[in-house]
Amino acid sequence: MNIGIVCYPTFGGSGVLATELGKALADKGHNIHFITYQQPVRLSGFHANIFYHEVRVPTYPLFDYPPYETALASTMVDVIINNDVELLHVHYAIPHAAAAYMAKQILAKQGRRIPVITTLHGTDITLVGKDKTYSPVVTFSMNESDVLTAVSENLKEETFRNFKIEKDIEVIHNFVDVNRFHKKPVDAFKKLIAPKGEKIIVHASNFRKVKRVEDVIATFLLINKKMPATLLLLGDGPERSHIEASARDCPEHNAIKFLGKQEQMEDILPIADLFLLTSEYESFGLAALEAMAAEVPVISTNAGGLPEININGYSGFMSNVGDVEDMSKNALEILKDEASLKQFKSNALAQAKKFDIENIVPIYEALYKRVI
Ligand code: GMT
Repeated sequence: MNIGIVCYPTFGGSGVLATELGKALADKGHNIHFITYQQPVRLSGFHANIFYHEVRVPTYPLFDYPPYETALASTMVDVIINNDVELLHVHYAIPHAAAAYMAKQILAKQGRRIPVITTLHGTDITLVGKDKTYSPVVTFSMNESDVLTAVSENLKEETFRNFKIEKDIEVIHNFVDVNRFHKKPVDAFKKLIAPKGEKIIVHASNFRKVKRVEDVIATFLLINKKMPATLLLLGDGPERSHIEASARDCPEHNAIKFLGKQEQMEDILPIADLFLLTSEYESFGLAALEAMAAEVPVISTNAGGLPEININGYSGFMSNVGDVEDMSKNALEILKDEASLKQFKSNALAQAKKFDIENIVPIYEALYKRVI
């Protein structure tokens, strides 16, 4: 099949998922055309069957806001016509579903049918999309998509709760390539980070408010009171600078390390003993799934779709949003001895395997065949 994939090229989960899906489909022999304004972060290196089409948005002195959606729809039309693209799969509704609708209408005038699948990822519904500035366009373009998918049951429910949706939403959970993440930890790297054998605790996110990274620090400080530990914070975003500044002020600041954006998560996660995700909401929590695939148990909140991936008392524990006492108590329960940690690690891996790439990508392939 010739498939067009539209996504955000940045470190956000929707772009990561879309890129990994495109790479997996290309490995299966499909031609994948990425249409984005920058090369997606997980698309480095050469991949046979993958084509990257950059959306250029020419500026003009009149434009305070360059019309990205118009440029995107025009690029979609061009790529579809010149590459015999049979289907558009857009990730994150805003503004991709609306641009896809526009492209579809332009092509219909030329007698060409192009089915559109929109995959909802989370904040496009729960935060940004339901804002009345966007919601009429988001509602319309979701209803005009040939198929709507959501990455969790929770996100499906949230979408029906917040929008007038006139069609079914298919739930296709996110996935992870377990073989890529399940690596032996590099001992030298581990020694460098935790020279005295401290427990290594990791958090990864885009440091937006919804992630409540201040709760990650608070949970870590409570753990560190009872057991020597090191906290690695991966990623970057609007909240980082003030959280980093307040972390610098606490006596344990040497145990807290901000590593910034990292492309090779599969090289870092295997050295971790625990992953912390304290979000106010996660439609799914792809970062937690990648940690589990690296055999790392997860301490998370019970918000949104997290209970669909993290099983309480098995692959880790869940607490109410903001309950850092409970999160630290649960973390210590996992870390209390080697036998407990080993059990939780192996459970985390077993749980991740349910969402392995091998199980989920064929679902998308079958969907594509059906809509084409
Ligand atoms: O977490 C973010 O803010 C990024 C966002 C995105 O769309 O890139 O992530 C969302 O999509 C991910 C992939 O489907 C999910 O794993 C995240 O849970 C979801 N984030 C939220 O719902 C806050």
